[in-house]
Amino acid sequence: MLKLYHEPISPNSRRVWITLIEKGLDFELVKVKLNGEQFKPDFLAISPFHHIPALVDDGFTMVESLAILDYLEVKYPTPAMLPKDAKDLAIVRMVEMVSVNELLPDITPLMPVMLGLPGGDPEQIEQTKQKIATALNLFENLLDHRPYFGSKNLTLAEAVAGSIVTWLPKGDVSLDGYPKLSAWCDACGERSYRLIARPSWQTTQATPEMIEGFRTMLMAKVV
Ligand SMILES: N[C@@H](CCC(=O)N[C@@H](CS)C(=O)NCC(=O)O)C(=O)O
Repeated sequence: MLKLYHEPISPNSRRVWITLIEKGLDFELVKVKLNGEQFKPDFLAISPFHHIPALVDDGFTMVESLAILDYLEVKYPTPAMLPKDAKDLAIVRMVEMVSVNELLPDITPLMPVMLGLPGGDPEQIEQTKQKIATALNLFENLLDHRPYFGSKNLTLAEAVAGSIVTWLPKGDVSLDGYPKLSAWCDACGERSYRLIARPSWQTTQATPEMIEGFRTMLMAKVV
């Protein structure tokens, strides 16, 4: 059986968890507490850089979430989560890569705001918001009449970007200026509930207890 080593609050592992659910696969979840458990020899044998997620399938061990998503797509092709059309595939890949390489590092300075922690340099926060706006503008322009990026069905772009963009309002980044994007993720609450009402989103949503646990862990590092 597939085994996912993860931490529920991590967007890096959540995208794999969402994909496993969307593909209707049976899998076992193994929680790795990032307060030191990741450095234990048993886990390092699976994930040498002490990162979650890691996925084991039939004795084959994988790290790096985007590589894992590609594996799942090829090994378990139904439902398809990557478009076949060249432009649509490029759109999905752009959204995946921009989410991981630009947006995720950009939101790090907003973590204190998101978690209600003290700290955060106002000037740095302002610069961060401008960088985030660049990514959000790109996403807004990549959405067309279809409900998802490059597709009428949910793709890996949603699994990757969805678990990051939906956190932005918690960091005081409004999606109001991005009508297509806010309809896409329904972070504003009213419209289609397209993404966040899906069982894959509901099941993998961080609970208040998880957020509090993460907050406490960060506080311990800050103080
Ligand atoms: N590029 C990796 C990044 C994974 C990553 O940075 N995971 C973090 C959690 S979000 C982690 O495991 N941190 C613990 C550590 O590095 O010790 C991926 O996409 O899988």
